[in-house]
Amino acid sequence: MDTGPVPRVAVVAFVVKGEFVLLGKRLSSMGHSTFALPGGHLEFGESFEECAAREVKEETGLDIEKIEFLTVTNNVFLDQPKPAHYVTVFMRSVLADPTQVPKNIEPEKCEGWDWYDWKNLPNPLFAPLEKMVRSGFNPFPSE
Ligand code: IPR
Ligand code: MG
Repeated sequence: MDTGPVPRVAVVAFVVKGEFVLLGKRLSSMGHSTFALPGGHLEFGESFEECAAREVKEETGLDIEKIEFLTVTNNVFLDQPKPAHYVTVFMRSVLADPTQVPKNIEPEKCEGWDWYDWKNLPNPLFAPLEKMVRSGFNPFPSE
């Protein structure tokens, strides 16, 4: 039986370095030309932490650690070329080795990765991140 479109689960990761976060400009049709966190689809049987580590490695080559759950948002993309609905799980992490440099491993999906000051984020942000920023959410650990 075809149930039609269903919501999917995405896991994205803030890789934080001081006051900076890692973002890349998307080249996929959904959110094309917007700045987004590394991340992607949760695979069957994966934990959120495993998914975050795998997606960050696949997309940037970076190894992350101290992976923690932050929050979850509900994102309906009806205005996209292919309408979609994602429950997006936001995780926080740091580089396992702070000297690591991000590589653009999937150049068909991303223009390139760079560190951005949280107080001076680039525009436009990918909708799930934009929604989070507008709500006042801050991904950094509180002292
Ligand atoms: P992949 O799995 O290709 O990294 O997916 P993505 O980066 O397009 O992320 C999908 C979920 C987003 C749209 C919240
Ligand atoms: Mg991705």
